[in-house]
Amino acid sequence: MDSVDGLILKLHDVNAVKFGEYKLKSGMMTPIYIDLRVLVSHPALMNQVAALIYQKVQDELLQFDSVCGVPYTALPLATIICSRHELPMLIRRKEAKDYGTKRMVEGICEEGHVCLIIEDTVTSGTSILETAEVLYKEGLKVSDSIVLMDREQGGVEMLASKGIRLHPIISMFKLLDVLQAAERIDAQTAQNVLKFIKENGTFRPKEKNGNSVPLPKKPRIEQMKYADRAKLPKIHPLASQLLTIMEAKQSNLCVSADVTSSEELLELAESLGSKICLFKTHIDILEDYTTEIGQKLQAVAEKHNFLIFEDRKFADIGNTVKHQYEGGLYQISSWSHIVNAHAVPGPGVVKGLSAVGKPLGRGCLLIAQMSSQGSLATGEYTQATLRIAEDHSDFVMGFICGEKTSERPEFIHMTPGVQLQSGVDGLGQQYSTPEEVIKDKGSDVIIVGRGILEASDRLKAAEAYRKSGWDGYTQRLALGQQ
Ligand code: 5BU
Repeated sequence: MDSVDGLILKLHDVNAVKFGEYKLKSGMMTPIYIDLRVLVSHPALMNQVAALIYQKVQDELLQFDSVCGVPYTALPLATIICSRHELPMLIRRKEAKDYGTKRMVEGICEEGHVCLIIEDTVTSGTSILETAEVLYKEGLKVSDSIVLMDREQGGVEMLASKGIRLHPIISMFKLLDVLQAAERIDAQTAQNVLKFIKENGTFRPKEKNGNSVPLPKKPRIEQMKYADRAKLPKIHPLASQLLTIMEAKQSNLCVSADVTSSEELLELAESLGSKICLFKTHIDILEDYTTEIGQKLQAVAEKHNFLIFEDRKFADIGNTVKHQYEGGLYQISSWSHIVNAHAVPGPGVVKGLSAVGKPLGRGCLLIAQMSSQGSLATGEYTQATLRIAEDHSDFVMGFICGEKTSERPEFIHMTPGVQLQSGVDGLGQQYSTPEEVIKDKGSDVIIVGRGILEASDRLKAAEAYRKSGWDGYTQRLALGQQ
């Protein structure tokens, strides 16, 4: 169980989250009541929450000069974080009567300094905004805020319209998911809450001529060098290795070795090895598969410094994929560094694969989107896939997708459906160019099959794709410098 799941259950244990019929300040009835004021009576829980908030600071690479907790519940949380990590804190006074006579903010406020706001729970986002407005009057800037519990009723959107990025640790969806999986609530209760949340959004975006504030710029993945991402503290070791290879070989090219003879497969790996960072296989299309092929491929991979990715697209329950990954004819886990999986079975598929692959140092890509026309992997499905990846980032190292789908620089995005000319094949495969994929859509790796395999000179074609993909990357970095 990950730390957020565990925390959700503890919050439920101490009645910080309750289900029933409750009246809100506004008079509205709600089927869920979240009251984190009880946290102060549970010191271990306070520490756990504070640690998760600080984790978020690190994950999001947030930059700031001081921290302010929204009074009162988040105040002690800010205190713990600031004390533990020796960060300057600010205290916002709440007593409106004293305004004008007393300082509204305690602590050192320097003109132009950035303050991070911490909050326990957000519905509309107004309490964060009120705190930000007090800080603005002291000459401070606020660009980011972290909240433990987001009720998903429009707070993120409202704050974004005011130029503040809100980073929630627990979403309403996650809360309900975990409590339902642990049989703390039934499906009907979860449905009722979701319905209530959906019907009670608090934010109506302004028309174009409204006075929305653009979000401040944040270092984005596409402006980070592969080599810098490789050094991130929480990156999957294999993702780090791949990014290092990419930078060293100046290649973000994965060749898709869709051939049916073992000899041709090995010949491709040998001849294109110097041009690629990754070699993708469909081992089950070989007509003459023998058990040595895995070892032979590994030897070539080592010689030319690339990784192997078996495009197996696992999509069954955890117990079945465990067998499919480890055993059977192909024993994929024994030779392939990376495999991929559909998220359709839910997190169990990743847990099953991880049980086999993690001890071997293997990694997994989740299929967040597909390149084929009419693919169903879109919208909420893609978002749910990201959440599974985030919850299992000790094994999931990235995504198969058409564009950058996650803002986490630890995840690698890989895109199939790439040719030098965009278009569609006779069976619905859709092609974008390397430049579109890397520079415009923010993906990291191009996966190319027939663009190379059907060329009269495969080596020359591989070099053309390598160059084109790498140019896309350097142009994207240059765009970030402007
Ligand atoms: P192509 O010849 O470049 O079209 O080959 C693309 C390869 O990528 C092929 O092996 C597919 O099975 C694989 N693929 C894909 O095309 N689209 C997807 O969404 C996924 C995999 Br997932």
